Amino acid sequence: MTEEKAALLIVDVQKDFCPGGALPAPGGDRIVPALNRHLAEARDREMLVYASRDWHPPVTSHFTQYGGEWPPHCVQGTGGAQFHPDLKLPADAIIVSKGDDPAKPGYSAFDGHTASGKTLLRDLRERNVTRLYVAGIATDYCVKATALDAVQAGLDVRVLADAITGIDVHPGDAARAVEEMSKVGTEIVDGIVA
Ligand code: VGL
Repeated sequence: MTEEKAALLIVDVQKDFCPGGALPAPGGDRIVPALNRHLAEARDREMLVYASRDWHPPVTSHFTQYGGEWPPHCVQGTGGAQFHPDLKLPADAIIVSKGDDPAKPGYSAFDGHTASGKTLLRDLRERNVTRLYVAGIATDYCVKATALDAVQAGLDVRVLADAITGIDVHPGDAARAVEEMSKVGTEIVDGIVA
């Protein structure tokens, strides 16, 4: 039997989602040390690491000017779309780009694709990943959408409590998102255990 594996997925830890960026989650910078601790743990365990990024074209129905909900952010190739400079992603992290279809928001990393054009789910399945640790930004949008899709896909999903942070457009959104993720079977955990 092939060995089942765990992977760590860091969702959208990009400059635009951190203080000073175009659409900041107030705690964006604060979770970076925790993310780096989990990345070090993942490295010690030789786990696969995925990093999703919002990767929008300049014109997308996701932005307010074109009928969407949000100010322009994470536009392909701009500084704001870069990963947080202090985030210690391994050189072999698998990058998942999403939101590049101008007709779709691309909240979930499962809407994204790797550099070779595979969906995240196909890539996980090909590598026998059955357990997915999820962390990053924003608890109430992309982290939630990603965790819900992961549960739907039948994965064992664990969200790292100290390494997520929300935008909280409406106060309490992030806390409600955690409840929603729990309710569908996501485990909210303190660290990587296996
Ligand atoms: C996100 C709002 C708009 C996110 C992306 O990464 O959570 N939030 N676009």
